[in-house]
Amino acid sequence: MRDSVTPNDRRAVLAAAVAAAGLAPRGVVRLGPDDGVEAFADGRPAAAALLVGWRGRIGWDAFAASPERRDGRPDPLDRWSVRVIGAIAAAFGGRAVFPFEGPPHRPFQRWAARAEGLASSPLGLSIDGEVGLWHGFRGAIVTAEDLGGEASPQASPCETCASRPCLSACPAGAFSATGYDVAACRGFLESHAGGLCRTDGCRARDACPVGRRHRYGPEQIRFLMRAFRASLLETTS
Ligand code: B12
Ligand code: SF4
Ligand code: SF4
Repeated sequence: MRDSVTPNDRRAVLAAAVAAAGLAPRGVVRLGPDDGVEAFADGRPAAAALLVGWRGRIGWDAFAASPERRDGRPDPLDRWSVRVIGAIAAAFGGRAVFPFEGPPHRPFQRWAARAEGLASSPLGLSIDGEVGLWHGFRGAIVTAEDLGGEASPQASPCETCASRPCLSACPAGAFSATGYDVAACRGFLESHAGGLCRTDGCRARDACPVGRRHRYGPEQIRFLMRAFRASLLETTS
């Protein structure tokens, strides 16, 4: 008898499990050799990945209510992501990979371009027409089965954004034609003057007019900024 389960059926069931865990199912990538995702232990190649993340405020509440958020141990968000996304992947015979693995890092932004058609903003963050810069990735569920097609490119809101306020909003001048000056950002963030970035989040990200109503809530912003500062101190000191 023919298997009547289609790739899109599989994707829908997987996406429903992700949504039931309080996270946002994102798009799907068809994996190839350039994606660097290892085969399964039994030799089956990694065929596809469903990206999982937050989209606007979707995702935060599930983490905020988790034991990891309150246990006082390091890296609560990463540990929560591993537990929750790993369990969904295992239940579907797959496995999970994460944006915080590496280096070498998994190419989540390149995957987002293929999975959801997202373009890069001048800040280097991927931008979505609806939620703007207010989204991120917590993991990807890798399967040996096809999960359906990738997305067509979305029109980037940046193309019609003449004034590009994101590029001039950083008080440390960290964005220029040559890219993002991580050392300037870190120095400013740790200075007395960096208080607003520390409490209200990155001024450059906040300056974008797209998707304002999806801006993360204050607790989420403060948590992420603390984690970001810790990672900056680790990666650039
Ligand atoms: C290393 C890293 C950093 C470093 C950056 C070092 C540097 N010199 O740029 C630091 C620690 C400074 C950093 C900062 C931030 N990061 Co960061 N970071 C990463 C990480 C872990 C790896 C990126 C990487 O090297 N990938 C490897 C390459 C091979 O993958 P790739 O997808 O092909 O990379 C492409 C894009 O990165 C793109 N790209 C990168 N920079 C730029 C710049 C421009 C102008 C363009 C056009 C494209 C572009 O080109 C690459 C090649 O195709 C990713 C997670 C991940 N695994 O992707 C998060 C990630 C990119 N970061 C993210 C975020 C949100 C941030 C911060 C806002 C802080 C935060 N975590 O809240 C700030 C950004 C500050 C700012 N104002 O822009 C998000 C982005 C989500 C989104 N909307 O796109 C990611 C995806 C993490 C996540 N879990 O969602 N980050
Ligand atoms: S402010 Fe304009 S150029 Fe910058 S990310 Fe937003 S839409 Fe794109
Ligand atoms: S966190 Fe502050 S200093 Fe760093 S890039 Fe954003 S606005 Fe600039």
